Amino acid sequence: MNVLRVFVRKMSQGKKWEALNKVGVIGVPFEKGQKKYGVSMAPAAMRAAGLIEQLKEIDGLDVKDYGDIDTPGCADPVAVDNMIHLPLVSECNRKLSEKVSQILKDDRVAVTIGGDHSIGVGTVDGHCNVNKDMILIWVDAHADINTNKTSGSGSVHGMPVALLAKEMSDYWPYLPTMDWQVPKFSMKNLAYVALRSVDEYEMLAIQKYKVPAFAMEDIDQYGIQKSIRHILHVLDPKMEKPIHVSFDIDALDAIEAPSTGTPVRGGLTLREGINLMEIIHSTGRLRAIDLVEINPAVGNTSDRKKTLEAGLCILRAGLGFSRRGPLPRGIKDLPIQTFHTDKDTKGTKS
Ligand SMILES: [Mn+2]
Repeated sequence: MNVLRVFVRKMSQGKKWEALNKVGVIGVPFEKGQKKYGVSMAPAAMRAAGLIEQLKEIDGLDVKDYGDIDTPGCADPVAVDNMIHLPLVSECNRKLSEKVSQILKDDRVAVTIGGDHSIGVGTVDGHCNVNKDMILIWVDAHADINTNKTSGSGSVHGMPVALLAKEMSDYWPYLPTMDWQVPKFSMKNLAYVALRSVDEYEMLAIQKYKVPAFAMEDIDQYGIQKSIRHILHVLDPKMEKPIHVSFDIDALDAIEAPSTGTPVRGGLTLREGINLMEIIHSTGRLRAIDLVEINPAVGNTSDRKKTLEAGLCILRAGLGFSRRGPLPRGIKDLPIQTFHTDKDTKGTKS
């Protein structure tokens, strides 16, 4: 009896996770969560830069393109204090949430190409509706956790985390048009990476709810690998929860990704961004990636090319592309030696 009980407990403890080899791509040509022209062109620009073809080149990856969300364009019928275009933001996110849920139910990793970061409301809501235990890693120069009372700009792309978090629901007034979105995400499942431009009340929220927040200063101190492994351990020590990465391209240094609306210097190198995604991919639990705030209208041709390429590198790393190179299709188990261990070099004369 005891043996059986132990067996049953073991079976029910954390299911074995394997990286999904199927992805669903959805474009969100939406820019009303901020004031600059151009970020809505990112899905088309990413596709023109070879998004789907490059993902299909990853060994064994089955890629389905779900097309673009039909984004609303008509004028705002309702005005909400210090929340520009809320009805449009709301309508776009309602559709996106349903689409992300559908992709996850199709047993695919949901890859969402924004659009500005207000679309994180839809992607995370859609993920939460399928997996309420999901953990969220917000990779961004900014914390995006203002409310309409603390925001200096009134742009909703600075508010998505505060809209999602149930702990912060008391800080909001009634928001017309947002009835579909019941905050159900817990800040206990949230971490930040790459912060370097955080407002006062955002810092207060991060501290109040003890959110693991790895600002660039912390990444300088611990390195990207230790930082991300620490986050994964703190949020989910049993390693059993699905992971959502919401990656704002401005997490990367402005030198790496200049075509974005609110660039901040001193950010992640592209290599750090890639390595972060590789580590999260290696858990086998990555189920959703958002890539947002690429603005093809900012900068010159070279800036745009650099930024789109950086975005593609980030996505590929999160979906299993290996910088070491692929093996021929179907061959997985050859004992390839990729580096010398201590044991190999012990005793050799220098
Ligand atoms: Mn952001």
